[in-house]
Amino acid sequence: MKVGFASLVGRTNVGKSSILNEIIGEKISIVTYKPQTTRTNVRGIYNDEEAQIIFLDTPGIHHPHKQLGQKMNKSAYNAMKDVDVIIYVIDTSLTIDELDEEIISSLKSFKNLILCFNKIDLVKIDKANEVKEYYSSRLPQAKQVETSVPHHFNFETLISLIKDKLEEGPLYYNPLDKTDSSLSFKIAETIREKSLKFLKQEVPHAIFVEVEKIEFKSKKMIILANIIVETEGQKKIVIGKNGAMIKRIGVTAREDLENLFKKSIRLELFVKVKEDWRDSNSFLKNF
Ligand SMILES: Nc1nc2c(ncn2[C@@H]2O[C@H](COP(=O)(O)OP(=O)(O)OP(=O)(O)O)[C@@H](O)[C@H]2O)c(=O)[nH]1
Ligand SMILES: [Mg+2]
Repeated sequence: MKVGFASLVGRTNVGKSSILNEIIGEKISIVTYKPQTTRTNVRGIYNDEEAQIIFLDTPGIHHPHKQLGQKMNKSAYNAMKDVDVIIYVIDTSLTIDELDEEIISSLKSFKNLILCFNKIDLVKIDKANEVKEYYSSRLPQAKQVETSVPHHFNFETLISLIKDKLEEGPLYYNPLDKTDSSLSFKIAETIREKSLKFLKQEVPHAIFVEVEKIEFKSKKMIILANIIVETEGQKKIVIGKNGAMIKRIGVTAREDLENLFKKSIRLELFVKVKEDWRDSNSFLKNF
């Protein structure tokens, strides 16, 4: 069996998590239309008769405004170390900016690099060729693939390009495992995904979800979780008029979790304030 680690890196919102979920065939990492959705590295394990590939989905590289953002960028750059393959995901419909230049510089000497031109469904051929030419002139060692998640396009090609770079070795994970994320991480991320989806502007980015308790009673799973925000004003917004917003987040998160765990769930959400947690050393210590 060929085995190895492959990191998905790139700017924020380019489709890294969508690609991971598409390849694994399951929702491993949350996806939203908003930037800075993924906050920590998330592993997805791909298995077939020839290979086991451990994918690392990473936070999108962006201009950080808070310590949290700096930590997110750092985990993305860390995921470029000690891996067998790096998949640099590019939103082909965007123009190249200085963040790409930064990423390009850090990948210059990396041999096993794949340029993944994602969202190819959004661009005309001329634009795609222009973008591809630019990146391949800057990173001539890289292999290239065009992909589209909604069209399920070209992921077999991506897998075979990765396999070409891997060597034979013993398996790292049970081939039945699709991720190593914990139960509480999956729950917290699902609640955060719904918060990102329904809340506007800065509010969803100020949210941290903490799972306080998971209990199994007869056939039911009972989950107590805290949505932590930075100000009293944000707390009001998350709760909403007569509790409408927190209810919406709770109901949709519960539905997703029931599908994921194939279990009946009672989800109890509480909103708490932790001032400026995104810039708090002690809070972010174990992030
Ligand atoms: N049209 C189109 N949309 C896509 C494609 N891939 C992803 N998207 C959309 O792009 C948005 C961002 O997708 P994500 O997978 O969350 O992007 P990401 O790179 O993980 O973003 P961060 O975690 O914030 O860095 C979502 O709305 C996706 O549905 C694609 O190939 N084509
Ligand atoms: Mg992501």
